[in-house]
Amino acid sequence: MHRRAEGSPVAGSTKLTAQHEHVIAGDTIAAISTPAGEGAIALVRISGVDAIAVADKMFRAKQKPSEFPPHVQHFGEIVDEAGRLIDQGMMSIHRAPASYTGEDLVEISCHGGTLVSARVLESCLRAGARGARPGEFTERAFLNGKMDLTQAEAVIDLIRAKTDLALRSATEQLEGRLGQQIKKIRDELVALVANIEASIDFPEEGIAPDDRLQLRARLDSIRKEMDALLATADQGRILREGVRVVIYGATNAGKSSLLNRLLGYERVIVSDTHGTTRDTIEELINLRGLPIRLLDTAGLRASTNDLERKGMARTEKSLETADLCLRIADRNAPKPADFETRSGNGAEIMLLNKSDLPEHGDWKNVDGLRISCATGEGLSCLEQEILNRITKENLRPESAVAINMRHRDCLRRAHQACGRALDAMSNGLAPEYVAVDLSDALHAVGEVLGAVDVEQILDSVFSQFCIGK
Ligand SMILES: Nc1nc2c(ncn2[C@@H]2O[C@H](COP(=O)(O)OP(=O)(O)OP(=O)(O)O)[C@@H](O)[C@H]2O)c(=O)[nH]1
Ligand SMILES: [Mg+2]
Repeated sequence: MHRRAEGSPVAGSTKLTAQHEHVIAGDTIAAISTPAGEGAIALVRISGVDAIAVADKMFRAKQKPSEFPPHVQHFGEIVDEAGRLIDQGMMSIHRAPASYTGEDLVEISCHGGTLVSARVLESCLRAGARGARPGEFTERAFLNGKMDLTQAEAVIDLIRAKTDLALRSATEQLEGRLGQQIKKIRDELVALVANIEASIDFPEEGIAPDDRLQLRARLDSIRKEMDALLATADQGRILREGVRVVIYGATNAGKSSLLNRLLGYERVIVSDTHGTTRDTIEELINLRGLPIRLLDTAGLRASTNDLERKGMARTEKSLETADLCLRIADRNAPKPADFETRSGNGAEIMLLNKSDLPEHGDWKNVDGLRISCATGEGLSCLEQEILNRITKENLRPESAVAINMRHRDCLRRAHQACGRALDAMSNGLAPEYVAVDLSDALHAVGEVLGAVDVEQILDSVFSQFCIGK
């Protein structure tokens, strides 16, 4: 572990400096950065003070790695501690601070066999490196000021992105768009705190009443900027986790058929036996760029069967956490007795399935989208309707900035602290009180960027990474 020992540059202070002016040379770590399993090529990375010395011990080429010009691939032999050949491969050297981690960084491409890459890594470890923890390379990049915390988090989002829109959002965050907006808010708060602290240090100057008005206006506008970012939290959740869309309805209505249709393959068993599906089944689909977690559920009917009732209890539970429900009915069959009593909530689309078959008279006055899972009729209308509902309620596709739950928590605290500062001003409290609230706000905003040394935040962010990233 290596953490910066200095205190926070933010907490309660107006003396903000660039957080990581100096590169911290950490101990030397190594890991296989490509996924486990067989592949054409595996990438092994070494980073830290002795990275290049480690490379010298395990790589034979025309020159010693320590003599390589940076950022150029060199062909050579990877050897073990006794000088025996493990593999042939390519090595590139990236000297601090011009590397991903900001430290000396060595990248070795070897053949992608599980055993080969493991032996290359072992050779790194025997030559003096230690195995890296998950996310430790990106953590070092952050600690060395190569990126702020929102950018480090974007690396995880980028790796996990399943759709174009999610990818675009992650890329923009990696480029620092969210970080810039947060920094702007932070700088405005710093200026405010500076202003107020000046009035405390030099009370004879005093704060004139019109200055107070101006302070209030500036604080108001900062709060509005926070509001705008907080409003993107839903979008962030959707892009990162997907929208939960739950299919439910009576047995045999065609729920599993619909899931299979939207998924594009036969994922779930379909049969004309009532009560075929006993459990909830979740699959991720990409609906025109939007990640959707689609749930098929156990059909609802009066049943005394214990297993079936357990399944229905799960259906009810899924409905509670749904972003959108697809209620489906078999329009070829009579209306179920409990159809009217079960009123759908707002976020629901009513579907009358089996439009390829004649309609039973019971459905004459029921509003709903007529579809057929057998022929595919109406399904593109359904996709469009799902998109309309989600876009209307939670998404602004024109804006790719989307905060995550950690950002939301920090910004909410900052927002509340600004509210307290405004109250203190309105109540005519001494500027010391206002300053305390504003420093709280500043601290919370700083946490978004990682500009405070809070071990917990770092651990919770970086532990999500895979080893070697
Ligand atoms: N003609 C016709 N048959 C359909 C259509 N959709 C589903 N079916 C049939 O209806 C029966 C029930 O379909 P499922 O998808 O298993 O229904 P379900 O709602 O999942 O049923 P449970 O799992 O029992 O709750 C199967 O025989 C399907 O082939 C449709 O649009 N037209
Ligand atoms: Mg089913």
